[in-house]
Amino acid sequence: MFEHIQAAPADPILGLNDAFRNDLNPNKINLGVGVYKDEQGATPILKSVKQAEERLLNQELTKSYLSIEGAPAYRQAVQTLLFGEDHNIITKQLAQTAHTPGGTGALRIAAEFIKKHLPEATMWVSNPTWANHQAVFQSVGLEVGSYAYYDANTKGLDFEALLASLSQVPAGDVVLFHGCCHNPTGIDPTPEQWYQLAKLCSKQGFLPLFDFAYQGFGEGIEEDAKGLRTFLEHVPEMLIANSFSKNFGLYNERVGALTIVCETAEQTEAAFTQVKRCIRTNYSNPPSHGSAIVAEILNSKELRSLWEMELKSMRTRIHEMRSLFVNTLRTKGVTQDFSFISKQRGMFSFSGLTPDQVAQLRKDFGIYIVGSGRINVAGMTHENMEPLCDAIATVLKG
Ligand code: PLP
Ligand code: TYF
Repeated sequence: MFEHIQAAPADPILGLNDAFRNDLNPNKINLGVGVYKDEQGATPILKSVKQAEERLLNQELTKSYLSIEGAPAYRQAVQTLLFGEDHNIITKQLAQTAHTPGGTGALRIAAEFIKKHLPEATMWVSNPTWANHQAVFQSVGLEVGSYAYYDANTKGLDFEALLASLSQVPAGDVVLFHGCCHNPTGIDPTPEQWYQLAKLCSKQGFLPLFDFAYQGFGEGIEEDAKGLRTFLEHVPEMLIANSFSKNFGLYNERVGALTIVCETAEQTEAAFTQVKRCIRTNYSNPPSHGSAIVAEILNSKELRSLWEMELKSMRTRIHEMRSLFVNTLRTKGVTQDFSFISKQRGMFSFSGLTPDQVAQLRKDFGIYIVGSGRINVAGMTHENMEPLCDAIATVLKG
């Protein structure tokens, strides 16, 4: 029965991680998969998470099922992070949130919901985008198209081309935006550009789907929500897929959420029953532990302020590595301009390194970078910066 089955291609990012693990080079450096690392190159459990887990261990009374949409305390905490305290979306009950297994789970449920209820819709994703986006939407049979985003010449946002692309998107289609810290480029619209995009969305009548996987990694928790909050001033409907893998370091606990916003509380309630139906036929109800940690932290003054400090220190370290990388390349005699890297936000940057240069870095130096040239800045440390920049200087000389 199975003899005809061919091997599937490896995930271009997760596959790289396996190759890194198997590399015997003692000086290897992993700038591939998007996982935060500290100065020691480790991905430790946050102190706020450990303390929340201690509390949970003592308090937990049952392992009985959660409801399809997850725990109320978690769902409420998610909405406060997304929209801000006392936002009218919350007070008017225009949003409903379901806890999903990670941001990917949220995207998958969103995809099924869209396919079922907007079957004619095409999904539009930025060019480039996270490698998994296209696959998730295609897996439910949605058409996926791409809109202009990155300008390889300026290493920045091609805003004119972006507006021109989205001006062609008809009412009823769905456009995916990265809420902040665009993966893979590290380039986000400015507040003024978000405003223009929101106005365009309202004029065209397409549905925005925000993928919000890095809240707090750009400028700050509130600042990073600016894009989606600006949209909500101009459009009545939205889907939001958010993830706590990165900002709580809860990668393997699979904590995220899908939030739906409609024009009236009645519409939201009705649509949400259909979201729950998609969940029921997928995984029935979510795993509890990760969401209990997030809710415990966000609902405790003390743990929340500890978490905010820890998040800030992750954000600050990445900013620092960006500047140090640009400066160290300069001291190695690299004449190409890499200053764009210090202007970008979040974990990732498009380095402009070619596939050949990426291959040489891996083969000759044990440096792992995604084939597109995307680098995970969070993989850099004071210790690996010199050898990293020496290697890049070597491959750039050709
Ligand atoms: N969306 C983007 C843009 C991402 O970079 C990631 C990375 O993991 C995800 C979604 C998925 O998040 P999760 O790991 O929580 O499924
Ligand atoms: O882009 C990244 O590196 C992260 C982690 O299928 C990731 O978002 C990568 C690939 C994947 C799942 C997560």
